[in-house]
Amino acid sequence: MRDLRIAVGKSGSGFDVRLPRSLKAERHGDVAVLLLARPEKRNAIDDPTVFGIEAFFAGVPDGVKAVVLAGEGDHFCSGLDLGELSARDVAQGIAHSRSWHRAFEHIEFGKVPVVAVLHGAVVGGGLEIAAACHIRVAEDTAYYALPEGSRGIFVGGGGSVRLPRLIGTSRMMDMMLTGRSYDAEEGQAIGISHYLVAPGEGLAKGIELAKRIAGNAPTTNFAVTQVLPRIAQSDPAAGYLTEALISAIAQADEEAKSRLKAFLEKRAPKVVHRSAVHRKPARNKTLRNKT
Ligand code: 1HE
Repeated sequence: MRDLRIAVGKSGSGFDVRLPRSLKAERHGDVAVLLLARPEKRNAIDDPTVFGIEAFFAGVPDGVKAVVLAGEGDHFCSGLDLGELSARDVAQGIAHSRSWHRAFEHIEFGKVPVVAVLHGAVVGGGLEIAAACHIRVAEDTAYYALPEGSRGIFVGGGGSVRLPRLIGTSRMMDMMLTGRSYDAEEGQAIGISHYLVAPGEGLAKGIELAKRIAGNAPTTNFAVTQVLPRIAQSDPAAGYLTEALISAIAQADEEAKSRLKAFLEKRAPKVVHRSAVHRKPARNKTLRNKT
């Protein structure tokens, strides 16, 4: 079983919300870690878990500036708890899907950016919840599938809206019609994950990224997670106007002013490309346009 030394969560510790047994939360300063903690069922998401996820993200305390979502055990999440499915009629099925939509909306358009750490099975509803997060770190063990096709059902956790944006409608069709799965490297290549790390390193990487995100100006994080996706979906004219408005709001913020001042007074770090420190200066080479 995977070692979770970094985030040994206790149910509800440090948070006002009561979490079901299938969720554990822990504070790391201004970062919170929420763990899917039902490894004996491969972190399958049942109703109490959905409601717990909604309550957790709706009640993120003020001091928390970013959240990491990860899974205990060998798998991130095996999707919907299939045991609950057979008892539902059509009306209950709609209500159930809408409950997932509500919960995942609190992730995608909640108070703070969310980093998902993926490993092992990231399937069905597991891939849907991952898609609702803002940044995805995948361990080498991660694999992605949408077994809904073979189970005779359809995605219900917002996957048909969010996944085409990540991987395209055509790839999603293939996954659902043929049962195709992608491994971690393929998932990185097609845009599911942003970062690919060695087994066991995902949580540390997720927390590191969340700490960096937590250090951004809150207005910038708000603009990036709430406004950018809406601009990207709007018609260009409305998009340009919204961009002008939000950029003016962000730059008028005191936080932005003090950060810009710090740079101009040479107190702020420069942009450093991660490989620049390893690269020797190019000699006898001039940059030329190809044309
Ligand atoms: C489950 C679930 C589950 C495991 N619901 N109980 N999702 C799926 O179709 C994926 C179904 N699960 C699997 O294919 C496999 O479990 C895994 C590949 C993820 C992991 O395999 P493995 O060998 O490590 O575990 P296992 O032996 O299959 O499962 C261990 C236990 O977890 C076992 O229960 P047990 O009582 O026999 O010990 C499994 O029955 C149970 N389990 N996955 C319920 N998903 C809003 S719509 C979303 C639609 C969907 O997500 S559809 C995709 C559903």
